[in-house]
Amino acid sequence: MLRFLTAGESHGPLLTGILEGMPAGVPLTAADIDADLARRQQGYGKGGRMAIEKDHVRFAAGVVAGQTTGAPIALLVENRDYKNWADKLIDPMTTPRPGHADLTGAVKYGYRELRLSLERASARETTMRVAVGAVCKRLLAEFGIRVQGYVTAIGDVSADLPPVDAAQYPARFDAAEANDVRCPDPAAAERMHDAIRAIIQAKDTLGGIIEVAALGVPPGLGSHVHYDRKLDGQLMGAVGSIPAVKGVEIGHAFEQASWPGTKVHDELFAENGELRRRSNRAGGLEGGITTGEPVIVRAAVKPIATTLNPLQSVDLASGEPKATDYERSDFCPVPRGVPIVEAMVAIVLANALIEKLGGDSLDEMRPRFAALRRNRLEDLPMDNRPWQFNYEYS
Ligand code: EPS
Repeated sequence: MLRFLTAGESHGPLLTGILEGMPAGVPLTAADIDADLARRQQGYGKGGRMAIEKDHVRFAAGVVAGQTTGAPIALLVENRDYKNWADKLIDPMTTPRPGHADLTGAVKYGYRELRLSLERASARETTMRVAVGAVCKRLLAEFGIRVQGYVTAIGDVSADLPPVDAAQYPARFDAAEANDVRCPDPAAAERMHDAIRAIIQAKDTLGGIIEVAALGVPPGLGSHVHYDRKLDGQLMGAVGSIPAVKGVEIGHAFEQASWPGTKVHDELFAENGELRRRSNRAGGLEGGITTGEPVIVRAAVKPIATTLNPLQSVDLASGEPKATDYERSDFCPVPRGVPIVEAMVAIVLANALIEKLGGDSLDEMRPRFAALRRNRLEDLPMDNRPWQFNYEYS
């Protein structure tokens, strides 16, 4: 089983992560990870902090001569901004921002200074998730699995993205990376850019929707047999843990909740002994198990809680009503959030793959992957005769 921990505060010296359970023999360089860290730093609507940071990962353990060893991988990313805070006299923060962890963190941990909540709740922490996710993407790539995403909505602007076959997603990924809002529909991308510009001028914030597609995922990852082994539940939990994400769906689940069943489910047919689906409205998961179709995870991102135009709150020091103070932040984190959702999806899928294939090394996993049961009639021999339960229970 793959496990990971992160530690690090937004303005502390370092962000650190430990990833345990990665098989040996996976080729891995800092450049593989830095590419995704750079993507997390780019996107229209970002805040001023990204002009200070240039996130770069260093391996302190578990990677030798460009390959994983099977030992826990220790990852470090320096906070360049730390030097600006290390000796600074910091003004007290006593007015919680509605929607942020300022107040809930103080109630939970008894903080006498709200910045202690902010420091760990900040989306700065997602840097390390992206780093861990990039390691997992590297493993998945060895099996032809690709996890990538894009923006489908910002504020009230929605992209026009009709259902596509697996083969058409790479073009969609490329189209998204070609603009600064990471939306594959160029006309919508322009309107999204305008919407973000307007929200910056209005001193407010905007949320949106991020969609991630995992391609090449074999059927049979996850399980229907127990709640905590259902892969859809694992994906929703992992993606729902991202700061500002308030909703997660597999495929277009919320929209389909109002459709009749015969319009929702993906009809099956057999072609040359292969079982195929006419559509992928299930988002690549049935019964908590992957179907072999692209796994589609969608995240609703709320508008960030730090708004230049203040919200009404209470000064906890005086008990008096007070408007919130502004903290440097993003105006719209949605374009930058794409690699974060990708990372959480990649971590869950890498874990499911390791669970399915076992193996301490990539070499051991490869033949097991090749031997997996697939959506083929020859892989599914049926007894095709009447039978009885015959439980020995009285
Ligand atoms: C972020 C770093 C933070 C915030 C932002 C994301 O840096 P700073 O507080 O120094 O500006 O810009 O955090 C939040 C969105 C938040 O709500 O806390 C980053 O690296 O992504």
